[in-house]
Amino acid sequence: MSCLCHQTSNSNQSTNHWEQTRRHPCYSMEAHYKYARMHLPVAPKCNIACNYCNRKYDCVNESRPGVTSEVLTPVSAEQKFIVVKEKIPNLSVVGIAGPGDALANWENTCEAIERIKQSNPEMIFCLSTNGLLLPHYAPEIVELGIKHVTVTMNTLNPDTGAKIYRHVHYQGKKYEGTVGAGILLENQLTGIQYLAHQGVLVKVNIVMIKDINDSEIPAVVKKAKQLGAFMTNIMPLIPAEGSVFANLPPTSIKELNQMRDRCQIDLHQMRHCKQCRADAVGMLSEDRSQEFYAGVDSLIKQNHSVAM
Ligand code: CLF
Ligand code: SF4
Repeated sequence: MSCLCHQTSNSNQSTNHWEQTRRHPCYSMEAHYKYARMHLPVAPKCNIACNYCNRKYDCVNESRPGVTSEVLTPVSAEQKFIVVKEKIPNLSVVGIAGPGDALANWENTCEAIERIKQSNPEMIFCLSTNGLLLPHYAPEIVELGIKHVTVTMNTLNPDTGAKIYRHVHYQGKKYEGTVGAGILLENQLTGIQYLAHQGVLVKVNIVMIKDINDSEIPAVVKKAKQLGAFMTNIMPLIPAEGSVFANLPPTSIKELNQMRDRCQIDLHQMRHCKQCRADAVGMLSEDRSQEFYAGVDSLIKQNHSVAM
């Protein structure tokens, strides 16, 4: 583990943000008409408990509730990547977005990216996290050449955090209430700032939950900007069956867009998020995950028989 305290920003690494996002379908509205992304579902474990989540399914911080993805080993993920790349030539991004937390499964996340990167250095690598382990892994993320990281940060107030998070597991202990939410928040803030100063394009996801954190969202966006984040993605709460928030009202598109319009003054807003699966494949507007879901072995056989 590396400590972040004495590491400073490297302005040489802060190259043109727009150039880096030109081929990323989530970071650029234009790119989402041209380029596809693929998620590697190599991260099943999670280290926190969000009240909008039902852990039978994918991480709700980036996925629509009720969606279950397959889980792959780094080796199977690489095999699947090879098949997908051949069938989807406009694939530009390989992302890790669950089904749990990318950093709570760091060995798998790291190995999967390293394997693919070796023979495909032109790929953009991307990951999504709740941010709890960013102070531990941010230097390795930078070293690995990951230029796009999404961190879900829902509030700047540990009291509000205590309403959203039941507990966090951190350094071998379980923390509840404001203490747990406070640890999570501190690590999110430290990690976002570090990554942004290292030239990583940080997207902050915010789940908009009526009467819980909605009034605080403009402050979260302002803070994200101050820390150097590239954009925010305000997402609607879709109450997930079996979650603590199952009976809360959903956030309407009207409320969501009003909040995005309000926050756009401070920071660029993503408006084309599809809350996609942890094993999503294809253009954002056309998920092809089912096509590649039949098990990696059979996919490889199919691919060979097509090639022969
Ligand atoms: Fe995946 Fe997320 Fe990277 Fe995109 S998704 S890890 S930044 S490559 Fe994109 Fe999907 Fe929305 Fe995520 S549409 S849920 S924002
Ligand atoms: Fe669920 Fe994601 Fe929250 Fe973990 S971080 S509890 S997987 S929504």
